[in-house]
Amino acid sequence: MPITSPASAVRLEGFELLVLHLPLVSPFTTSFGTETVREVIVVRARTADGDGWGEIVTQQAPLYSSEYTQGAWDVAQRFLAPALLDRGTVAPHEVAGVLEPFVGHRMVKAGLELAVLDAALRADGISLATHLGATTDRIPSGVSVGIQRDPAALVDAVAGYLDAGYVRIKIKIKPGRDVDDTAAVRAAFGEIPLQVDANSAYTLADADTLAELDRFDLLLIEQPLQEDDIVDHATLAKRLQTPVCLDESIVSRKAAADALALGSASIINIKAGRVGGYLEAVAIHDLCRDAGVPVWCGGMLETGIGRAANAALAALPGFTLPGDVSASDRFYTRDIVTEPVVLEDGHVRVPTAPGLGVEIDSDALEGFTVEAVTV
Ligand code: NPG
Repeated sequence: MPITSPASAVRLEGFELLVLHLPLVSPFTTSFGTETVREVIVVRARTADGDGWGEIVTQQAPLYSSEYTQGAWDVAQRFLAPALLDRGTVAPHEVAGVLEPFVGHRMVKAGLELAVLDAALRADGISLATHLGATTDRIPSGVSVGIQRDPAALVDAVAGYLDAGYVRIKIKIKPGRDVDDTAAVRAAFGEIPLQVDANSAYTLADADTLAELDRFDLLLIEQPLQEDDIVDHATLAKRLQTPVCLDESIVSRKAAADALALGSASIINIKAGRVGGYLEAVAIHDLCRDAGVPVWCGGMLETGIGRAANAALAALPGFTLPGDVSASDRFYTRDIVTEPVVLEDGHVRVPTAPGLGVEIDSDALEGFTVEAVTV
């Protein structure tokens, strides 16, 4: 369902950018490294019609993608925020076009667009979920479990999340920590909805190992090969029974269309940050829905800002698989919004108040801020 009525234009007065350091409740290990603190940039758009909030989901180092926080910090201040401010008055659906001349930096574009969108929708009195085309008021919640010390520790961690009520488990894998880890989880918990995420850690030469995962009846294997291995993913998908899902490779609607045309993926993970914004994310959802391809909402360890927006996105009808929209306390002891996402019967509620539908906890925001600038 494409967005039919665009949100109103707002008159921009400035952007505040804040670098936050949020301690994680436990270290999060993927095939590309271990994080103990989430470094993230929060964006506040100041407009004549009120403020709006967004989040730039870059990480401290360019390991998941080529974007990283200090690069984002620079490009936002030097080019992207000034380009929007030069326009003066801008509607959310025009933001991508204004920023299009600048190559890449999609996470920064997404964060700026979300702040403008939030300001506009708050002024219009419309929730982000309604605006994007949500058709449900709560979404099933999956959890992403990092690589643990050994398979036994992984089983313990998964047990805790299942007890908490998460309806789908995703485990991170990497070479040497794949078949045994997956086997241990299957042996311990039987036929739970289970999927694996490789974060680009393999090559086609590993196809035999990856095919061993077929016996575990996984929902999907996520991003086994490199971001630009779009042809190799198609070759691999033919070798595997497990459906191949792409994450890192899908940087735009165009990339999604290409991947589907080539048979590189049969399921797509949608992350607004990775694709340059929530409006592009909806375009990918629409494309996949028309093609009968299931999508699910990925996560980037968002604060309450991005988590609220992800819940709104995941409420669209094409999101037929549970996403990584978990409760805030899966990562943080304290969030920066007054009503952090909580798990209720394995589900997360979709905010209904105007804009993001959440309010900022200014004490928490201030407490976690390590750098601030106004453009
Ligand atoms: O629930 O927010 C979450 C985390 C989900 O595993 C998750 N995210 O590769 O998808 C990923 C991974 C990630 C996190 C990637 C942070 C990049 C940054």
